[in-house]
Formats: sequence, C-alpha cells, structure tokens
Amino acid sequence: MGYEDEIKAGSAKHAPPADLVGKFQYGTAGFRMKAKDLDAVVYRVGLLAALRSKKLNGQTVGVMITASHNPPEDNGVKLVDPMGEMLESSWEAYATSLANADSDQQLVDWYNNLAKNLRINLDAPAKVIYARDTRASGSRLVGCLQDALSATGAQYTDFKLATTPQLHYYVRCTNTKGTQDEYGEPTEKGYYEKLGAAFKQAMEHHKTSGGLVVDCANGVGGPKLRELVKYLPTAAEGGIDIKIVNDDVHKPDTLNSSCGADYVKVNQRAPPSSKAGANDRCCSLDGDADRIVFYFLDEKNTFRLLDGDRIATLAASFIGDLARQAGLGDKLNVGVVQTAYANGAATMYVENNLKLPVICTPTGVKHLHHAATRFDVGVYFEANGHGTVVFSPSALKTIHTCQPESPAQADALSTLGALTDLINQTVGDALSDMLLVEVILAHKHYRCADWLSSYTDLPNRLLKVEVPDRNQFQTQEGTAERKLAQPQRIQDEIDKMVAKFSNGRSFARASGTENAVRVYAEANTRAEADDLAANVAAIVKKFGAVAGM
Ligand code: NG1
Ligand code: ZN
Repeated sequence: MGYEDEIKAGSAKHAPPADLVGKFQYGTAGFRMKAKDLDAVVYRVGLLAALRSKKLNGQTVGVMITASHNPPEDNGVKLVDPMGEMLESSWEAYATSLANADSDQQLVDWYNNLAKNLRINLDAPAKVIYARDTRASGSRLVGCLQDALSATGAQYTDFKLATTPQLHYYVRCTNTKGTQDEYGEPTEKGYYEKLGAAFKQAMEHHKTSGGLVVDCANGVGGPKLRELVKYLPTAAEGGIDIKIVNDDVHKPDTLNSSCGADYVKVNQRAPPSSKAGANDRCCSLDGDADRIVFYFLDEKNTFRLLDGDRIATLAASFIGDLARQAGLGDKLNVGVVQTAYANGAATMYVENNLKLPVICTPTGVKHLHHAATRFDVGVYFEANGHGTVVFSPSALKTIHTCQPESPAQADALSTLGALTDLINQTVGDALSDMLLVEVILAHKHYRCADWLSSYTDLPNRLLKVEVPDRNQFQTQEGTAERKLAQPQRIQDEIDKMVAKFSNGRSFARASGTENAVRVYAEANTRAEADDLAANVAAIVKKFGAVAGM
C-alpha cells in the first residue's frame, strides 16, 4: 500500500464524531476535550508531527498526550518542537485544518497540499517521540498516534508515562546530542541525574529546614517524583525531607479531584485531604506536573498561597542577587514576564523593589517564553504556577567563562551555574521548579512566612462565565488581553464598573481551553474584589447573551 492508502485506512479506523468536525481548534494547550472524542484528532496530529519532522530535516518532534489539570475523562494532545519549545504558531492553523478534514480523502488531500505549499519532501525521514500522562484513555490514544506515524513511515519512540516537561526535555536532548549545545541524556535516568547533580551543587554549604509535603494531584508527577527523590541528597545529608501525598495513579477518577495545583489556586485553599499543620511547607503539582504552587497555614490557621507570581518574584530576586554577588550585575539583564492575571502587587514589587523590568504578554506559555528570551535571564510564570527561567546563550557563556575574584564570587557563580542546569530551559517544570524554590529558601534561610512577607497581594477573584459564543469576545491588540475590542459595549460597561472601585482592576477574556469567558478582578479589600468580579461577570453574562453584538 502507498502512503495515501495507508493514511486513508488509518483515518477510516479513527473517524471523528460528525458533530465535532469543523469545531476542533489547536489552542494554547493544543487540542483538549473529552477523551472519547479525541481519537481522530490524535491520529491527525500524528500525521502533522511527521510532516513537521520532515520539514525540519528529520529533527525529532515530540507529541504529548495529556489534559493537564482537566478532569480524568478529558484528554489532550500537543506537539513539541525540536528545541523542546511549543509548536511554532504558524503550524497551529495546520493542526486545526487537518483535525477538521471531513473525509479520509480530504485528509489525504490536505496532507499532500500542506507538503506542497510548505515545500516538504515526503520522502524525507521523520522522527517522532511521544509520551502520555496517567489517564486511562492514554494508551488507546497512543494507538491512534502510532497508526498515523506508521502510515507516514516515521520512526518513533514511545517514552510511555512521562510528565509534560520530561517529554520536552527528551525532545531537546535527542536533537542536541553530540552537538555543542548538548542538553543532557535523552533518558528518564538522564533527566533525574541532571536535576540531582544540579541540586547538589546549588545546595553546597546549605541545607533545607523543615519538611515539604508534595501533593501530586494523583497524576504522573507522583511516580516521577518518587524516582527523582532517589537522585537527591537525603534529608540527613541536607536534602529535602519530602513527603509525597495524592500519588495514587491506579484510581483514575482521583486525578486532579479535590487536589492538585489548579484546585489549590482556584479555590485558594489546601486540598481537603491535607493534614498539614501550622507553617508546614506544602506544594501541589498539576496532573502532568508542569505547574506548581506552594502554600501553608499560618499561626492563625489561615491558608496562605504562594503562587506563580510568588515563585517568579522569589526567583528574580535571588538570581538578581547572585548575579551581583558574582560580579555580573551589569552583564546580565534579568527581567520578569507575566500575564494580565499576575497580581498587581507582584508587578509593583518587581518594578519598585527589585527594580527589574516586567513584560506583560497574552495568556499561554508560548507568549511568555518568547518574551523571556528578550532578557539575558528571563523569569516567566503564569499566576497559576506554570513557568520557568530561561538563560540566553550569551548569559550561559558569561556565567561559565567568568573568572571569580574572591571565594564569595566563586560561590555565587557556582550556584548560578547550577541553576542553569536545575531549571528546565524548555518549559515550566513542576519538579524542577520545586527544587529551585527549595534551593532559594535554603540560601535565604526563609520559612514560607518570610517568603510571603516580601509584599502583600491585592485581594483578587477569578470567575468563569458560560456564554453562548466565546468567540464574540476579542481582546484589543497591544493590551495583553486587558481590554476587549469586541463586544465594545461590554468593555465600556466594565470600564464604568472598575472606576467605582479604588485600586480596582478587572478584565474579561475568552478562555483558550474551555468554552467560557474568564473574569479577573482585584481591589483593595476581599469584599471589593469579590464584588467587582461578580459585577463584571454579570455584565459579561447580560450583554454576552445578546446575539449579534
Ligand atoms: P485559558 O483557558 O486560555 O484561560 C488556561 C490558563 C492559562 C494556561 C492554559 C493552558 C488561567 C487564567 N488560564 O488558559 O494560564 O495555563 O490554561 O493550560 O489560569
Ligand atoms: Zn499542566
């Protein structure tokens, strides 16, 4: 059989639900929906992965099957580019069009057309690697993917269960192996060894204090963290006293259920299962371990959240200090990248106290990551705990070639060098970020309460509003999603409402991952923030329901 017949045969086996054809969209997190509806989409993403690899001269492309913090019955799929970054954005539209082909023949035609328009040699080799999280539907979807890869003649490797950031790491390692940009061993062991060695180096002369309870959302982070721990110094050796909770991957229904980073961030409370006492340091990962938030109960038993904004400010302040101590203060420009969901107090703290520049981008890690590469050291985090720190090639060279002039400088340089390995350079990584936070707290002799005291969050509220058509909601170019261009009436009403609150800020935007509009509000007091959010949500609901606005 020729490839066209093979593609058609595979496509016939994995037909999309008819009522969804035309509605699939590759969004900020790839495709994400009920797992039962995803077979055809995954099959078609497999075709695109092969095309992408062929276009890039046979460099390895990644495919991750996960729905992150979504409920267990969902799943999703996204592509990873050769350096471990998100798929180049121009290709998102190709993914969307392939997913929406409405017949096997049309799918082959679009495949061939894409190859022709993008000047892809279909005889070129293709290499694809893939992995999945712990969802029950994952192995069936891997089957759909394999069918596509076989039909295109791509070579492929199954990395089985992995966290999303592990797969990004494997992709980059595979493509850089044997080059001067070698990133690490493209194996699970290689990943743990790299993090373990970097953590040890960063913790030289330091030790952590108190334990850390890690809620793994009953997802893939649980077993992977258990493995990672084997490569870290023990608590007696000055390492972290880690207690792993919510790591049951055998009861699929428990995934992200009343636990995990999203639950904690959205509800602003600890998982009900948490037994943490006052001042115990806790953190929660999400279902694919690319997000992390920290929290603790203070002396008054009040829940205190240390979210992505807090990790960003902690990391930026630490790295800025290290750069100065290493004598590189004027050679490394450190900056922070946030989205409109960052707390206003965090932005002010970075600009006014840390005196570092802040860039605000639209939601979605690809936007943040891209902006972060404009700095020598770019710290980017979404408030929900997804983020990392990227070091530019010239920053790496500066750090690795600098000759220290004192023992203090040598120490700072060694820690800085260790951070470049400890921090996953490809994408936000909950396990790597967890170690980063532990290193910083140990160096600063901080308890969670000290970390929290650097600034006071403005009270805020995030709400979700169901609307008949979220696509009506278009944000204004250049406002990083803080203003709507359409429907204009809604933006006018929001502006009037915000003006009634002192220090009020609120915006509405269509979610890229759910069929809803998100409303964010912050104000001087808890009651005002809640009030502002509720009022803006009511505006969105009232005017968003009017057809043709
Ligand atoms: P949407 O649904 O577009 O708001 C959410 C998160 C993003 C990002 C993506 C991908 C919020 C407010 N939004 O996007 O930050 O993480 O999911 O997972 O948290
Ligand atoms: Zn995730």
